[in-house]
Amino acid sequence: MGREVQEAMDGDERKRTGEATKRVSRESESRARKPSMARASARGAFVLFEGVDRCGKSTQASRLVTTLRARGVDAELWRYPDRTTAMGKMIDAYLMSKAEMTDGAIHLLFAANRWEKKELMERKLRDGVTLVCDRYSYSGVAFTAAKNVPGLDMEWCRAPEIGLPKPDTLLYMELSLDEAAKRGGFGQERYETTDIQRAVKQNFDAMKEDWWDVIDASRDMDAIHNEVVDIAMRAVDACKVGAPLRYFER
Ligand code: Z5A
Ligand code: MG
Repeated sequence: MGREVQEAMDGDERKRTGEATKRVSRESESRARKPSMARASARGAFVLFEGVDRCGKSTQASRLVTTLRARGVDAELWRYPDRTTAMGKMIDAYLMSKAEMTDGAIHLLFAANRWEKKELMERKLRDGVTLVCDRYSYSGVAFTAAKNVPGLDMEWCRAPEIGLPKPDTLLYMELSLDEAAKRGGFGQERYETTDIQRAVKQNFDAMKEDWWDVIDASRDMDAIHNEVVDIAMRAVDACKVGAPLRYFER
């Protein structure tokens, strides 16, 4: 084959693959620009528990996963902070007062701990796994804003959450601080003080939106569990028929 012919063919090939690459990158760019317009197909649900300390999030999240699995739903328990990753270990050391960090830095680290698991979260949901999550972005905003640091207001705290998947359903476990206190004293971690907890509750109240399911967490565990299962199953069913995954927006 002559050199010119080969070069011409190479040129054509480059043009073809170049065009194909451009087309793919245009398509993926447009998908990336419109994350909330993700294709509708069956997927797992993102079920989130939030609420003040000792309201029963971990208890209910773990019971829910057991019940969902017994009903044939592929479900996993997730929690934030995820203390198993390198970032999570730094967060753990901070919470246990074994390491110091500025308030802005630790806030961004909590958010980064969610960002480092974003792709895994999306993949699991896409693969049909329902994720039951114990705390997420709302705790991030409620706790840092509770510190009342100039400049670190709720709007600033919310910014790094933009672009992360938004839960399909949010079970807000409502419990007064007096009721919570009856469930045992504070532990040893940094934010376990009455003043912080009071401000955290106010911040959760300020963030409440219509779509949240507010659960009376002062009832007995079984009554709460029954209500939680009904709500979670509705989300599981909606996601099975293609409810699109939403993302935090500006
Ligand atoms: N944090 C942050 O600053 N920024 C972020 O972005 C994120 C978190 C994600 C992590 O704590 C800390 O990180 C947290 C927020 C901050 N700081 N604080 N404080 P964690 O989530 O690891 O904390 P925890 O040790 O799991 O505690 P908790 O979440 O506060 O508790 P809970 O999970 O809501 O409650 P529980 O462990 O299920 O139950 C507490 C007790 O009450 C236990 O003895 C139960 O048996 C009992 N219980 C539960 N339900 C009932 C009912 N219905 N009746 C009676 N007794 C009950
Ligand atoms: Mg917990």
